Amino acid sequence: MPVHNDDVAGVFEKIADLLEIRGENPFRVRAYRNGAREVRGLPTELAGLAEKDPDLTRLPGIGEALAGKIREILETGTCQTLRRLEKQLPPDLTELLRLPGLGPKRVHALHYDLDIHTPEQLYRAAKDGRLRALPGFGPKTEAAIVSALEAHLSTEHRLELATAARYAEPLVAWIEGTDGVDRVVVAGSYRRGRETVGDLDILVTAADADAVVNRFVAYDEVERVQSRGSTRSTVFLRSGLQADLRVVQGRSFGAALHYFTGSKAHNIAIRALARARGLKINEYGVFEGDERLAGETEESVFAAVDLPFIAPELRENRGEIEAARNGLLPDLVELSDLRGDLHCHTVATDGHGTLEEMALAALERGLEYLAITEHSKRLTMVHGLDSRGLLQQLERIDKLNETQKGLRILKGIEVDILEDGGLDLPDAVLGRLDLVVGAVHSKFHLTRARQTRRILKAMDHPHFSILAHPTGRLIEGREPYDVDMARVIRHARDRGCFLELNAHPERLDLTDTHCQMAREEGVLVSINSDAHSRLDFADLLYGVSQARRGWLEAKDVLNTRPLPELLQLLGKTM
Ligand code: DGT
Ligand code: CA
Ligand code: CA
Repeated sequence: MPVHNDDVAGVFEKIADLLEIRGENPFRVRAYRNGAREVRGLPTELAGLAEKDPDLTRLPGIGEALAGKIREILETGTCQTLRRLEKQLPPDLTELLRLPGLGPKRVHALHYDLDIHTPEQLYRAAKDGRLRALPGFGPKTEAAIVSALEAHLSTEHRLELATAARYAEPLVAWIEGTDGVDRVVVAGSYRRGRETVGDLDILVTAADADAVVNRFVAYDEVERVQSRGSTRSTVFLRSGLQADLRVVQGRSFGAALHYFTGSKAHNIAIRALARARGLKINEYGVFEGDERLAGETEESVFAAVDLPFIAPELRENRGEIEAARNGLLPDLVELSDLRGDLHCHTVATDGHGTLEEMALAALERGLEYLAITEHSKRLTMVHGLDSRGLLQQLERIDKLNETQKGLRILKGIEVDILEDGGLDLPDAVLGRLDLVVGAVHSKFHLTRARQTRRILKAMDHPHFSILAHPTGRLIEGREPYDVDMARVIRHARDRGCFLELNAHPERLDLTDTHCQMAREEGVLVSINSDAHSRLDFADLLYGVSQARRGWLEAKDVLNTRPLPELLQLLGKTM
């Protein structure tokens, strides 16, 4: 059984939760939580890494103890520590911790006083009014728990695109191993590059459909076969992810690919165009009466309704059909257009690679420039740099720039934007940098007016270059802070500043619609990895997907510019 990073992280999180409910040492709890976060953040599978380099302590945030546990989980799918804890406590208890207002202490009480183990039992107890008898639980808490559970029990689970890719890629490779298979493509929201994916829609052309279906259901991560026919099947993988398979004939491939790529809204709009021309489009082809006119390629489907090819990322019925009709489709940015990366960290703060290692990794990816942008001093938890620390780093950068050929290292900082809109380091120091990336890391709950004013004021600063992760949202984790993005974007335009599209799969911040707004205002977007280790440059791909969904062309992206032009653009803001 292959073990994925999410499985490892899941084991660590479960251990942390159970330890916490038992009231154990908080440091031990935190070590497991940090471990889980680091493992989830890795862009490569641990299983592969462990094969290449058995010393896992070289990974960010992984010490001897956790490295041993990772090896155990990779081999057995679980670990002794967890098994021991699960004997002492019902494992479903940890789900209760996800509910608002339920910390370890209360979960402890629910378990030991009311013998509640599962969300369903908790729901019944709350509905029956049995919770209010417990110390610390009033009727109000009880009502809050009922409504949270009603929401919790009904929300669908979506995976981040990067996580979905870790499941999709080996599954595609497995299907490609079928005899006589021709094409294997993951369609749906995955192909459209959405930031989260609900399920995988896999389309295959093959001479022998039966052989493909047989191999699909035999994949070793399949936990349950939901349905199975001669040309289609739906399964659930062990991770809970659903995968739909369709096998089609070559002459229908384009029509099926278009149909299953969606989005639904885009498909409906295209079919309406077809109807207006007396045609019918379905997943088998384009038809006039009984006569098949097209369907082998997606291009032929679009051509049937007099449109050029529309990139999957644009297919959301958000103006792409009109743009296509008028010859105004954007020429979307590609990964290979990026010449540099303007946001990364090193061991000097919370990164895990040295300056030299990060530079080498960027060079190996073919980048021409890399900005080092450590945190500033207010972020004490991650050892943010003060003026002195920053100046020392600048010297090291100068030295490395003398010897390192092919890559220019730019001097930057990810400076904290303080509550009043000031920056966390003095002007004199910021003035010595090539660029200043400003970021909000605190006071997420200011009113919209104050949050907006704070950010606009930071951008007024003469040295300000790029606003990092502009809304602060974490996908499935934290809501964006309340800020007037239209004003922020216009202000960036007026001040000659830029906006970051942070490519971390958990952030992808700017969103696609904000990218579109930036483009309309003529504000350049910088697609940055925010790399904390040399592996993280791989995330740039997800930033590019998001940028494409936001209609960005290479010319709309700051870090597609050659170095001299980039420096000129940055200089304008000084
Ligand atoms: P997801 O899985 O929630 O992330 O989103 P999608 O877009 O992958 O949606 P999914 O998996 O339900 O269906 C895949 C594609 O199949 C969808 O993008 C368009 C097409 N499709 C599904 N149901 C319908 C439908 O009722 N009408 C039309 N026209 N197309 C549909
Ligand atoms: Ca899907
Ligand atoms: Ca589906």
